[in-house]
Amino acid sequence: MSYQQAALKYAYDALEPFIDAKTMEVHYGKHHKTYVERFNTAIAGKPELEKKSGEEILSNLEAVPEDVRAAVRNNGGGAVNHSLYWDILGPKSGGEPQGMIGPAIATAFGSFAEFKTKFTEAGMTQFGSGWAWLVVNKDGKLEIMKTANQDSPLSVGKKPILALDVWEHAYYLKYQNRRPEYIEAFYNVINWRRVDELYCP
Ligand code: MN3
Repeated sequence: MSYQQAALKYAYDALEPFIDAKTMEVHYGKHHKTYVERFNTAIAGKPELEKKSGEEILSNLEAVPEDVRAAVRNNGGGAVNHSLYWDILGPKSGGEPQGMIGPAIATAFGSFAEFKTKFTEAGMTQFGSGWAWLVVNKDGKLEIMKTANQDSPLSVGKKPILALDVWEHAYYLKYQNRRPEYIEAFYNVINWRRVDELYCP
């Protein structure tokens, strides 16, 4: 069983003007697709990996044979991380978080405004390529974290429920070097109902 790139739930231009159609086309159709292909190449012929989900593999990188561990970490991470990113974005979204996740964010960070400040800071201070995350830790508590490259929170025992890609390929076509503008725009396309579902599976 190979890892499948899930179909986008919306059109490339659905997140305009916040995330532009050209960026979506290249990001989903080229960058993400390539991670998925390279991930499948890495696990090909290794039935102990092929039978697991991408999330399961990333949750236990130590169990991955050493000859493909780096390829799995980078490309499996790229495959799974982007799947979450597309999943928690959507048109006619943004605003205040709804459902259980709204009060949970207020409890964990003081308020939604304080959460935004801290989450933006995580995205801004990730030096070079990487991600900012809202995760659920082993105690069920919410945390903000960041990772370099395509490292997944799953590999340190945390479940990601909100993903912000801060690789330049996520924003350079529209925003060039202006990462803060991209992050501010990102809040307008967060599908909080989906984040809430991931928080309360
Ligand atoms: Mn990306």
